[in-house]
Amino acid sequence: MFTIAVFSLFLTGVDSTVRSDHLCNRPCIYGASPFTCEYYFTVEWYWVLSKACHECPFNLTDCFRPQCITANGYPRPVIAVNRTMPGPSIEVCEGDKVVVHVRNELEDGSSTSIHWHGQTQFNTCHMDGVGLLTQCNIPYKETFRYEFTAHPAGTHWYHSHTGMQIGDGLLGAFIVREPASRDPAGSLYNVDSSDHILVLQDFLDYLTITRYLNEMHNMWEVTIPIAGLVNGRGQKHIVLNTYGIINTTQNQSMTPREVFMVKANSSYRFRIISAAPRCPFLLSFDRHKMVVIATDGAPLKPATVDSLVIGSGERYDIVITTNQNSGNFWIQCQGIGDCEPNEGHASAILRYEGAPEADPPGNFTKWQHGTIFNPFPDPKVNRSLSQDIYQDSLRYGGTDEDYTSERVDVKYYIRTWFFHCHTDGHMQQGMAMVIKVGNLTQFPTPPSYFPRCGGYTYRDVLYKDTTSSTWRLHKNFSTNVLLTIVAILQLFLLENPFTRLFL
Ligand SMILES: *[C@@H]1O[C@H](CO)[C@@H](O)[C@H](O)[C@H]1NC(C)=O
Ligand SMILES: *[C@@H]1O[C@H](CO)[C@@H](O)[C@H](O)[C@H]1NC(C)=O
Ligand SMILES: *[C@@H]1O[C@H](CO)[C@@H](O)[C@H](O)[C@H]1NC(C)=O
Ligand SMILES: *[C@@H]1O[C@H](CO)[C@@H](O)[C@H](O)[C@H]1NC(C)=O
Ligand SMILES: *[C@@H]1O[C@H](CO)[C@@H](O)[C@H](O)[C@H]1NC(C)=O
Ligand SMILES: *[C@@H]1O[C@H](CO)[C@@H](O)[C@H](O)[C@H]1NC(C)=O
Ligand SMILES: *[C@@H]1O[C@H](CO)[C@@H](O)[C@H](O)[C@H]1NC(C)=O
Ligand SMILES: *[C@@H]1O[C@H](CO)[C@@H](O)[C@H](O)[C@H]1NC(C)=O
Ligand SMILES: *[C@@H]1O[C@H](CO)[C@@H](O)[C@H](O)[C@H]1NC(C)=O
Ligand SMILES: [Cu+2]
Repeated sequence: MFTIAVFSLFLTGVDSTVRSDHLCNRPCIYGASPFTCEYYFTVEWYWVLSKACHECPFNLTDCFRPQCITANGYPRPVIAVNRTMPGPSIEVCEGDKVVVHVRNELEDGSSTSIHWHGQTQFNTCHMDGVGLLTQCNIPYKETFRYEFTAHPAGTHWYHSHTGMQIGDGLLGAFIVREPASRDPAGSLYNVDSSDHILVLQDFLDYLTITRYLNEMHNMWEVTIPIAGLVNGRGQKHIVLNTYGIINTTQNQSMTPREVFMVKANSSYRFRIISAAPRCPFLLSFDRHKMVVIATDGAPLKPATVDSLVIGSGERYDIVITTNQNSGNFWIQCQGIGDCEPNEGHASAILRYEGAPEADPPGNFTKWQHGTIFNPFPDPKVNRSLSQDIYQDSLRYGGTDEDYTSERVDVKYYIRTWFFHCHTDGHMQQGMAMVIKVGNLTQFPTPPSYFPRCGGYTYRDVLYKDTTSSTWRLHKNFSTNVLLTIVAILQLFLLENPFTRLFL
């Protein structure tokens, strides 16, 4: 049965940081008329532990005040939507019309854009929100109205697609629900609530552009501190009562971690989003198995695992069965790859109703092994202890679809970094490209009133070679064009994606 869990705000004093209170966040009923879901986003420069936080973290209640961004306790600038990080969640039903008015109030005059990651944008490709690719960036003091149909269902997210704003906080959850009866894994969970959305970030103590410029013009430094955040919360820096302005007997404190409330003897769908522009994470729930049921909005054949690897931009939907009596349990998100050597981990707490408001006993333990989903070939992971499961084996519709037998119109050889468009910096180096798959009717040109800017063009980069009668890519295409694939395209990976990291 599908139920929406309603946890009392007062039960523990802790409510999910990313719950949407919009009317469109409702149970989705098969055949019901879609809603029009309208949101107003104000994009602003803002500050961690601002005045809105009052006496946080010396008074933890204050850390949950509206507009209080606590991050990991280090005061720094952020780019926030409505002074929250993650920004306000959008939770709708498949087929709803989503309208988002994005107001740019970035006081340094920066422009912005918002990409709705995971949404197909059929018939509305100019609403895809990739700055300088599918639209002009939104200038300072202007408002852009995004409007599109929520499709497909699943766990998605939104983020800035301009500069490195994604690393500085401009991101949020974008959940498209469908009736549980339409979900092949619908019988495996009985709670699919806004209180179990887990947004992972990696976060620096300074602006992302600072690290980017250092890497480009100074040195590649893997030990620079990166920390993980869950729903914008983490615990890394000790906050001092520096000037004694807070009337407290404590002289130091730490910001709170995110707490996910559950009841015993139930099963919960957790929607996990990696909004981390750099770090892959190994994620696990202490003393609870995870059943992986979907990724990136597509259902998977359910598989039970102990931990899973999640990379930039990816989403996994999992089911946790609360088979312990009570207590607090670590949710561990261990940074891996070049995020491992520098404490790049995030932790949150799974708390059973009635358990004390305390950290789980024992320390955060690194390197949970057991069955790993999509293992990352990290030398730290003891392979002899793990029984790996790869996503390929869980696809509905078979594992051995032979695409090579299809008619191929265009062959294009790409390098690994092509897929690193969520790694800050790579995007700036031109390693981002949007490939649209569909037929031409689904990609109409934008309306005549749609704004144009600079060298931004909107054209098809495929042309038909008259001598051989095949489709080819223009040699000079850049990221400043919309690439509409109306032919069958075969992509070849030229490198092992992981060799660069471990050589
Ligand atoms: C964002 O803030 C604006 C005011 O600046 C408010 O009108 C709007 O409702 C907020 N939107 C969300 C989704 O919270
Ligand atoms: C903490 O702050 C809340 C309001 O934010 C207030 O009600 C409470 O009294 C404060 N607690 C202490 C110990 O000062
Ligand atoms: C500080 O807090 C104590 C105990 O809550 C109270 O007695 C005292 O008056 C407060 N001092 C100031 C300056 O607010
Ligand atoms: C904080 O208080 C403890 C004892 O209460 C003391 O040992 C320590 O030096 C203090 N730290 C600062 C930064 O004042
Ligand atoms: C959970 O189920 C077990 C076994 O049926 C039972 O012993 C336990 O009391 C239940 N716990 C709660 C909190 O309902
Ligand atoms: C937790 O970690 C601290 C610091 O590394 C260590 O001193 C302590 O013994 C650990 N406690 C447990 C229960 O492992
Ligand atoms: C890996 O696990 C196996 C089995 O428990 C053990 O024999 C081996 O020493 C472990 N290797 C490392 C590097 O920890
Ligand atoms: C293009 O796709 C749409 C949606 O799937 C479909 O309705 C339409 O018939 C297709 N058009 C052509 C020319 O294939
Ligand atoms: C890009 O290439 C096409 C043909 O391949 C050519 O017609 C066009 O002029 C070129 N554009 C630029 C800006 O060089
Ligand atoms: Cu994205």
